[in-house]
Amino acid sequence: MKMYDRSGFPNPARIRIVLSGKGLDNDVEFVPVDLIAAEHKQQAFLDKNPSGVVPVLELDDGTLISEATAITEYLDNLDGDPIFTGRTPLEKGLIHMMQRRAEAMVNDPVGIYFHHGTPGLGAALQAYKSPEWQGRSDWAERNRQAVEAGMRYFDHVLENREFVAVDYFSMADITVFAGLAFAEAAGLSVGEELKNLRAWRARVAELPSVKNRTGQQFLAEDARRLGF
Ligand SMILES: N[C@@H](CCC(=O)N[C@@H](CS)C(=O)NCC(=O)O)C(=O)O
Repeated sequence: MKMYDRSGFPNPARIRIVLSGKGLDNDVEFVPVDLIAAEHKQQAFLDKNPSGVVPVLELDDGTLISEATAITEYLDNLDGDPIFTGRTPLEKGLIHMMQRRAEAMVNDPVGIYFHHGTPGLGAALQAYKSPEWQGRSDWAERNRQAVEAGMRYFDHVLENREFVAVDYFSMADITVFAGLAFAEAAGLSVGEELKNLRAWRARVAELPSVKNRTGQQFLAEDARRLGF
């Protein structure tokens, strides 16, 4: 299998956690995609994923799977023993519900804020941004507020429970964890008052599949190019 992604970026990190948890790290060849040079918006990559985003998994027979949730489902079920996506119909329903909430309430608005309220991935990607939204600070601000509301929501969810969707670490936790990392990178940190969310994040960061994931570092080369 090949994984088209970029070390240090949040959605690729979701899959690297899954690979680590499933013991599949050595079954995948990582193919780096240069997001800062907008390689993912060129035709060769769009032929693999018309959405123009990473990660994309390519199976040995050439089948392409994109979307972190879809890739997670595939990898988690390969051995017939899912540990991240639910074992029963109820668990599957709850996990998918909460992971989609995480995307809608945290990860997606962080992405909009990152691309429209900060320099984002830099100059090469500007050409691919929708012109009507460029420089719209009210749009960025509304999404920043949405991220804060999303963080408050998950803090509330975690008031009386250990994990986001079910009583073990699941795909929903992975999505929230990656969303918070992305938020941090965009300059949006989890407020001191969100004690449940902060405690959960500290716990999750120590889980073996999260701690041992391959290539979790943001590439020094990318950090330099983005001026971090
Ligand atoms: N819904 C997609 C989101 C993927 C995504 O946004 N990936 C980011 C990297 S973390 C990306 O490729 N961004 C490039 C861009 O927005 O131009 C998924 O779940 O895989």
